[in-house]
Amino acid sequence: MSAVVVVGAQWGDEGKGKIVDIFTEHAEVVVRYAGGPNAGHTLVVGDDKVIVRLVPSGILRPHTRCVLGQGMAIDPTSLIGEIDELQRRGYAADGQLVVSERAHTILPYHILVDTLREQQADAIGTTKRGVGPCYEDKMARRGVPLGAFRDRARTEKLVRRAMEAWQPTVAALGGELPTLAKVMEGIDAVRDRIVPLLVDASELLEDALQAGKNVLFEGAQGALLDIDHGTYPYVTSSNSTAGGAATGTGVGPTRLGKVIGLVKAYSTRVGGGPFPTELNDETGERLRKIGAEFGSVTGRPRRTGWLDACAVRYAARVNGLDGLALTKLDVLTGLPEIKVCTGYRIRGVARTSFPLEDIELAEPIYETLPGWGQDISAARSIADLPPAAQRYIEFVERETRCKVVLISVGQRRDETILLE
Ligand code: 2SA
Ligand code: GDP
Ligand code: MG
Repeated sequence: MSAVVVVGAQWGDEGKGKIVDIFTEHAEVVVRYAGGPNAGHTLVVGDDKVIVRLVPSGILRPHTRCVLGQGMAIDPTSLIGEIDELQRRGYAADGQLVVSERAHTILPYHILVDTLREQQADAIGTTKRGVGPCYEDKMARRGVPLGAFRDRARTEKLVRRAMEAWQPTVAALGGELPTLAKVMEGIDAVRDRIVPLLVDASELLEDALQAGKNVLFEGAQGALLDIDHGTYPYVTSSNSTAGGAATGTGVGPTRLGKVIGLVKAYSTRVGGGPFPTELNDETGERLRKIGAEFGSVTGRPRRTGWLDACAVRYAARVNGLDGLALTKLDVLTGLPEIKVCTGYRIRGVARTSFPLEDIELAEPIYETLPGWGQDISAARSIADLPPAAQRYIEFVERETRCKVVLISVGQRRDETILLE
């Protein structure tokens, strides 16, 4: 295994939490490299359901080191809240989780700006967790790395500088910044708990890899939400694709091994932006209901649609995918027929490549496959699946030009077919 990267190959919520948790059985270290508390990764073990936001999905395995990488945007108050909640439930023992001292800090003014912007006509449909404005500060070179928390005076200086820069934006949006004293009060409430978690994560990961340990890189969101490769501007503000695993951890790209892309057997998207295969009909409603497609962080209903094989093929390219994990196949059970987008028509011209620029105009071209009626949640091998489901998997492999290495047929760990 060595270094394996797990990424979402659609618009997020493909089931990364479940699959990372399964793979973690063989990993000593799990590291998140991008995003922040906008992510919601669901883990179901027996009757216990845990949704992690900042903490890596390896946390349920007591012997797995969990690392928050430097590419993340971390809300320190949320992080402490999440750790406390996990510890109340018997997870996240002291010392299991460490945080890069170079990760950036989400502070209340980031959440304020994110929330105020979402009230404007050109809203993106963000999670309002302050993630975008935090990365803006990072890029503008006026952010607050968590390492600054070791020195209160330095932290205060950086916070003051950032707040001065945000003042005109907040005023123009009709809001009011909290006082510097109030922001510092929030930091003071958690600073003593954050500082002991801070490490040079790049060094820790390099040491782990050198020692022959298995390290899992856990992506957040999905390829089509990547700041560089997604449906810009309807994207998140980080590199959710596999390249982010190197920049977001300080592990060089030559150290990374396999990249596995997660693909839901249909598509979902939460928030605004283009979604060619969206279904605003009874079938879409059925996918939302049976797939329980509601935001893990915000509770928002997710938009639903047919699988877009061209979008996944594109994700396979920009991530360099070695294999696919196909999730939520069970949700398609009972549909008389299943459609898959294999091309688009734009201004009357047919094409098969994913159209990032003209995507708003893309009319999907579908192939229709037969559905299946029998419950598949007890299937543990391909042979247990009805022929129509097997055909669907083969079709996905052919259209995405990527091999399926795992199939998920339910929320729980054991509801899984491992093919390699
Ligand atoms: P942001 O908050 O700045 O990252 O939002 C920008 C866009 O990125 C999308 N985004 C997500 N899409 C799917 N799932 C996400 N996590 C949560 C979940 C979402 C939730 O697991 O369900 O609870 O609503 C996630 N995080 C960010 C977001 O919808 C915007 O389109
Ligand atoms: P993530 O952000 O990619 O980790 O995905 P989320 O946790 O936000 O959303 C995926 C949802 O689907 C969660 O509620 C999972 O428990 C659930 N899930 C994962 N795999 C399967 C599956 O194969 N079948 C079904 N029915 N649910 C699944
Ligand atoms: Mg999610």
